[in-house]
Amino acid sequence: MNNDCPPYPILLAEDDLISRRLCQKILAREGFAVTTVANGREALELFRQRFFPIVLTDWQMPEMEGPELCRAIRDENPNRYVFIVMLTSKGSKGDIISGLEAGADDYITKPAHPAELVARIRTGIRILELERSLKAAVDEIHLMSILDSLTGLYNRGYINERLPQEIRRAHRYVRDLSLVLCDIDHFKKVNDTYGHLVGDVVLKSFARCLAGSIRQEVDWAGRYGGEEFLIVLPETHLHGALVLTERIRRTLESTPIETDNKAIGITSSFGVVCFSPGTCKEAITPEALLQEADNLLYRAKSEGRNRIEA
Ligand code: GH3
Ligand code: MG
Ligand code: MG
Ligand code: MG
Ligand code: MG
Repeated sequence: MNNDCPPYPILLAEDDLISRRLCQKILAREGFAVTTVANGREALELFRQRFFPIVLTDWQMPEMEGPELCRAIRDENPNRYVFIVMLTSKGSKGDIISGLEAGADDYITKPAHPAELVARIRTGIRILELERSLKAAVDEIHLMSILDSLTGLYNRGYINERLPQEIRRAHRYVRDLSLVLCDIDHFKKVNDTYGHLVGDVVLKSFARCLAGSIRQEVDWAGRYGGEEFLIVLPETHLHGALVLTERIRRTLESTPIETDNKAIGITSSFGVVCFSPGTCKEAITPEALLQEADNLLYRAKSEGRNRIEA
């Protein structure tokens, strides 16, 4: 955490005007954005509209007291940490214990000592920063577990997980779902002629071409095997899938892939299938749909490659 503070807005709930002004002033001087309310109920209502990572709350307030506010915030935000500091005038052990038990992280006795208040808030920021970096690490690990490391497309594991969901959704909402299975033609020759590393460059470039050809957010593509890729097109009928596939086929055919010192022309063969729940009542299995695509791909290969079969 740097010292010139903070993207951490603070919610301050305090019914006593003088104490409220004092705390607000101390924190504002440190650069914090402070929103003030006069009781726990108002605090909770505001919190429900807008998340605050830091809450500074008085113990005794009309309508809703500090401990009750703490408990509600904790219960309603199980997946996001809120750093809660309780203000207490009594400073009695019993108060402090019940505040901490209600979910407060820390407490401060009134009147708030400026340096102490700021120091305690900074303690909270250390926790919030830690939470943030842990979440980023978890996100990254998750991403690594579903993406293919060479091409950045989804990996086989993710395809196996997501495809059944797509089929179920297509079936439930009676929407067409199309799949395109692609296999680079004579890819072994690329490796044999230029080496495996150049082969990798070609695979990456091929994957980029696929990813760049589909609708963001809706369509998705994965690496099904070595030089085999799957494109999944929800809400897309066979004709739409064929138009897209033909565009990809032509782009590949007419755009040699640039590698370090040479441009390599490649083509691909395609098997295109469509699950159309409007015309068949049973949901098809992912295996059967993929098998169908694979059979068509095989036919595209045997009929001369650089072709689409549907
Ligand atoms: P076809 O037109 O019938 O598909 O011929 P092909 O040569 O593309 O097919 P084949 O299945 O004979 O060869 C696929 C090659 O893809 C063999 C394998 O070494 C290569 N390959 C698979 N994964 C990778 C990879 O990650 N990097 C590289 N460079 N090559 C790979
Ligand atoms: Mg009070
Ligand atoms: Mg093969
Ligand atoms: Mg191939
Ligand atoms: Mg292959």
